[in-house]
Amino acid sequence: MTGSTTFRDDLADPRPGRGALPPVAALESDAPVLDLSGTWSFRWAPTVADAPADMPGPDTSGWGRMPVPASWVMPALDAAAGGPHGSPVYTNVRYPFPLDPPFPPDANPVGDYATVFELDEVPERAVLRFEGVEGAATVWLNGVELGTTRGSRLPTSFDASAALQEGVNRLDVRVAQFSAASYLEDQDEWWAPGIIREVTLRTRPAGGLDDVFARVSWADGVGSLLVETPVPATVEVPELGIRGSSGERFDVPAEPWSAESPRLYEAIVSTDSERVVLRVGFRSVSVDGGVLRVNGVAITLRGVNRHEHHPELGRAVPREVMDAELALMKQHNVNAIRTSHYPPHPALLDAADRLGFYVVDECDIETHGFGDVGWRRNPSDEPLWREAYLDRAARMVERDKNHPSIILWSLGNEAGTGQNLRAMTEWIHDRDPSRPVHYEGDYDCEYVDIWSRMYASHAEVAAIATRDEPALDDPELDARRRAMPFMQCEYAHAMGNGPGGLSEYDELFESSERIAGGFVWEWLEHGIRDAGGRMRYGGDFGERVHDGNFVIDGLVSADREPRPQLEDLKAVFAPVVLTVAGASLTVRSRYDVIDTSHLVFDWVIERADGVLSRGSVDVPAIPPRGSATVSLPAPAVPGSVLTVSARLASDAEWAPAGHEVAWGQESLVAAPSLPGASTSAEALEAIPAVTLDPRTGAPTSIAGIPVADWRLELWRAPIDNDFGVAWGEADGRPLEERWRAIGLDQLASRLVSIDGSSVVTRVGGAGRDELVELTCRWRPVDGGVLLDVRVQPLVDTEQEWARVGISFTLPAAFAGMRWFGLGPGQGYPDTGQGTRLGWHAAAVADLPVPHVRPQESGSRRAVREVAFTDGARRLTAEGEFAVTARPWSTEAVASATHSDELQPDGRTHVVLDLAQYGVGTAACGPGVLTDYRLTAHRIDATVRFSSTDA
Ligand code: IPT
Repeated sequence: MTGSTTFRDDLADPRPGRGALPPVAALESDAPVLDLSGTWSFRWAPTVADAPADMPGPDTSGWGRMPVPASWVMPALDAAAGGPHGSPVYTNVRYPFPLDPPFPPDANPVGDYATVFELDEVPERAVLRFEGVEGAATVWLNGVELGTTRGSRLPTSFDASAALQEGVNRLDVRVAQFSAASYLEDQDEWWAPGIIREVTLRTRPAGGLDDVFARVSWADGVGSLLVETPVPATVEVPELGIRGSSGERFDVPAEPWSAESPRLYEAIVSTDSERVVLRVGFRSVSVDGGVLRVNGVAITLRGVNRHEHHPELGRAVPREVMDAELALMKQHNVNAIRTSHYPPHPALLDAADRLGFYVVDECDIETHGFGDVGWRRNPSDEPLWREAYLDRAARMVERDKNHPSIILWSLGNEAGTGQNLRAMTEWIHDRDPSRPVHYEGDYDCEYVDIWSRMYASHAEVAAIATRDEPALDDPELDARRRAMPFMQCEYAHAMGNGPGGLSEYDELFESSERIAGGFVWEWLEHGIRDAGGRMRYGGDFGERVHDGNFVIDGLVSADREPRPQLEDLKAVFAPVVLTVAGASLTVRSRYDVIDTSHLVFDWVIERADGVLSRGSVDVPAIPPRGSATVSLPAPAVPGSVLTVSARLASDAEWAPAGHEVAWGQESLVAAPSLPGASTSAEALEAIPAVTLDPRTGAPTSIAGIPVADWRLELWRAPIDNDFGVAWGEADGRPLEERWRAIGLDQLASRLVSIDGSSVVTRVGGAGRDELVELTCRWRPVDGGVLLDVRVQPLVDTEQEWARVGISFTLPAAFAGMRWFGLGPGQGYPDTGQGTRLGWHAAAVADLPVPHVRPQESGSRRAVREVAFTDGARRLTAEGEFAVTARPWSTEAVASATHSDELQPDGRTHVVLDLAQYGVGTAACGPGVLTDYRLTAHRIDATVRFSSTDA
């Protein structure tokens, strides 16, 4: 019987769990495995004190049903589980409880799980393995306590042999959400307790292979393999003619493994009683000459940070969802994954080996919230926690050591620095010298093997690329760090509309072999679906302490729907760069390892009225980092756009043959030639093509189409980056605050004069004197009207504007948009790398991005011509602008907190943007690069409006 006192005392013990078997590799074996995952009985108590003292073996009639694996706080599970069980809580840096280590708070929810399974026969030896329990569990099998688990995203195995019985077996697990271990698990994500990964019962044959370590390397065409096993075993790699024994080293000609050519060989390791199959990839990782190399070749990591999250199940990600997201990554030219910030589900690593990803396997350690108190009592530097740190390192390395995809071990994330992290490195170096150790928090690189930073600005990376970084105080450490390769374990925070500046980072990655690349933050948004099916974020579940929508910051939504930035990332990460000029095509390869023989190339010439011609073009196989120029059969003709695509020649596991890997374009579409401004002022009456409201000077119809709400917009519905304080900037205010302070969010206009067809208005924010003069001059032209617009700041100011937009509305029936310009997706001055020139069409309702927290989005860039149609008529605008159109206003977007609040308001809202501010990454990291800022200045533009039958 467990008294809850013992359970409670246990929770304050900072040491590793009790009773576990030594950690071993995750292995594919022919020994029987019983998967106990499924639906278990479940009950919940709000605190440890409230949890009934009837474990193990309580009566479970009347309990709810809970899937295993899943997080018990997920609203989507409530119906089956018998009501809400607490709620998910999202905090970034802050712990949701006081820093009183090693004690958890009294408000410590408990989930009790029970299941039964039947055995015809009791094996002599069996292991009960938990792949991950978030929280701190005590486990009983048939009433016998097997031990406790600590370390939420790490496996724990117990010897179940003595407790098993023939027939029905009963498994009870009590999980407390918080424990001493919670101090080591302060990752930026939902606190989402439960049995989050599979539970299995594994028969262990006598003389079996409890553990296998395949040590591999590769150099000069020769792969080396040495298999370590606890008992003598036979080792075979049939494809390579290897047959011998464990402990023996085999050196054979073999193809190397890399993310670009993930060549695996099947190895069979066997004893009389057990057969284990390994997929061996021969590769060597080294840091030499300040360069990170795989098989001697400098590599560039074009990676993403990946958390494990599912909007309905919490920390458990179904296999098919994971498989689909890895395929999506490969389709978007991602070649590396950092498993932020804990070891992933083991199946991810199998897939990474097979599909080809470089993986940074990160340990389940983060103590970020101690930074808020000056790192006082940080577990990373206190002997009390040493065992827990070493235990976590060992459990990661032992589980994952056989994966060729893992090229770096990472100690954890944001855990300050200290002796326990150093001790982890020493242990890892000793156990597995084949992989360098990474940890960003060791700023001076005292104990790590590669220099890593997060969100370093372009300027900082540029200095590091040329080894011109500022020196460390200690010359010895400085020399050591200066000799290291550099990577950004996090950069380009992909929250909301953004990130801007990706291309410029990628140029820096290419500029120097020292820069090993980086990992965009982050792959996935962590939205949670509430019981009503709506996507929610921090604070939406009544949490007292939370960090709002900071958890919605991915390249894909929680449902794995791509955000526009994923298409941009694909273009920026493209492994081949295609440049088209006249009838010549230059292909520059950025592959580090393979040639381009797996690609085929085709071209298409398009005009407004459709495809003019298309065909394929032969490009010789280009060696890694080489280039070639070939002639195209036909150049673009005036009025057309020529696009060349590089595609997969044959099916890959992650995409079918024909999948487009990269593309390049040349456009011979001329800018619209609009008649220059004439000096004679035509009388207003002479221009039937525009009707002006004499009270405001605003047009009420243009070219016969009714328009309303004509105004100058200098503001945008703040994007997440506008709310952030850009790192390293003198003005410590977010852009949103700066713009509001000068009233850009509520401009008012005063009519100054209407002189014939010329309308002058003054625009400014309430209480502000930084006025802007807007002059609109209308001139009749064949079939329409020309608008000359001038935006003139009336005071000399250093002000920055969000945009310079001519805004108006059309009747909602104008619900379709066609344009020539960049598309089909959105683009801002520093994004949109994935958009291409062409003739695009979309429903207005589909133009905005359905961000979970609404914000400005959906701008189509470099537009020369746009037309809105209601099916019968079409209003066309020509010029050079960006277009934002949506069925709701800028203000509605700005005031909504969740996407489901936005409803069409009966108008089509159009903004023709003459200029815009970039988006940057200030939500976390540097702001907008200078070139993409918008400082108040005079802007002149001409737009031709015309209408036709649709
Ligand atoms: C950095 C964290 O490592 C990551 O987990 C995430 O929180 C990210 O920021 C922001 O989304 S830490 C930050 C202080 C740079």
